[in-house]
Amino acid sequence: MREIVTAALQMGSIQKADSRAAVVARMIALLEQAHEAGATFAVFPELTLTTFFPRWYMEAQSEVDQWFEREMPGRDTAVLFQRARDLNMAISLGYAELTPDGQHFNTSILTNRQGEIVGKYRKIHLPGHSEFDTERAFQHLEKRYFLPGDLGFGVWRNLGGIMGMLICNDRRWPEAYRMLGLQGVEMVTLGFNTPSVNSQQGDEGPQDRLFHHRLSCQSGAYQNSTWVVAVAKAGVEDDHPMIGGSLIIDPNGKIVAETQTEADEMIIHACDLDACNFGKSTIFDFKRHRRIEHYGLITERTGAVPPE
Ligand code: CDV
Repeated sequence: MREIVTAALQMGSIQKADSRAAVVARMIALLEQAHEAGATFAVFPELTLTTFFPRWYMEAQSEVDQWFEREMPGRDTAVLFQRARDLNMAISLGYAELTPDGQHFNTSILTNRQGEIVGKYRKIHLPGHSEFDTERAFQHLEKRYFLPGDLGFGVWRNLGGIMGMLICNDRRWPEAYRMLGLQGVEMVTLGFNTPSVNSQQGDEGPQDRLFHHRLSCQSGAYQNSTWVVAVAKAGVEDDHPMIGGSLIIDPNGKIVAETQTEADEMIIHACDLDACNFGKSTIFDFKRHRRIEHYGLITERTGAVPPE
């Protein structure tokens, strides 16, 4: 058995006016709760430190940049890293990254139990649009504020296993999981901010949103025989509701823990990485069963082209 006692630390809403320090204090409270319950690894959501700012249209770059971190850990987050170190816990955390040369990414990092950053992923599938859209009930401007990730889909050896990261919309793309699966991933962590309604389709409400979320995460886990830990930032942010439904999913695709609220909430599970072995050596033994000679279109073509 190779068990990692893993906590998914769902964050409730963060309002525009909330300070980073206040958010980090909430994160530390959850981290301590996870530690008391026996966790050695804790996963936080996408863009954990602020409100989900891509719903707001901004023109001045200085206004945009206030939502970004220039260093990690930085002034407000150093205390979180220190607490994780004190508790001997590894963490994964999403945030908006502003690089020294002025590039903006939607980023997630992974630390070891000594609080050292061992992995970084920059979100590749950016949903939404880049200009103000009058047709939408609310905006989703990730394409305006972020560049597509430039680091590819990586995995890292950590806590005795092989870990990879995705971010939110990536979970809807089987290629993203498969890129990690092809590197032997045993645990995928992913944070998300998913509005409870579709801004372009009024009748798609929270139940459908949760269904598609579970479907995407459970199939990614099953088809790659990996644990998936999906963590929400949930609740109502400045009048905009977002789903909860943080999940821990086993390599059979079964949900073993799920949050019940849209507030700050911990779920925990002892994830045995050896549970990945059966699927990886049988039905999803890629080396024996994949037929890459027929998969060319996946990298040659972006959009669907129907026959004449
Ligand atoms: N933060 C996200 O990537 N949210 C998208 C929404 C826009 C659908 C998601 O896939 O959940």
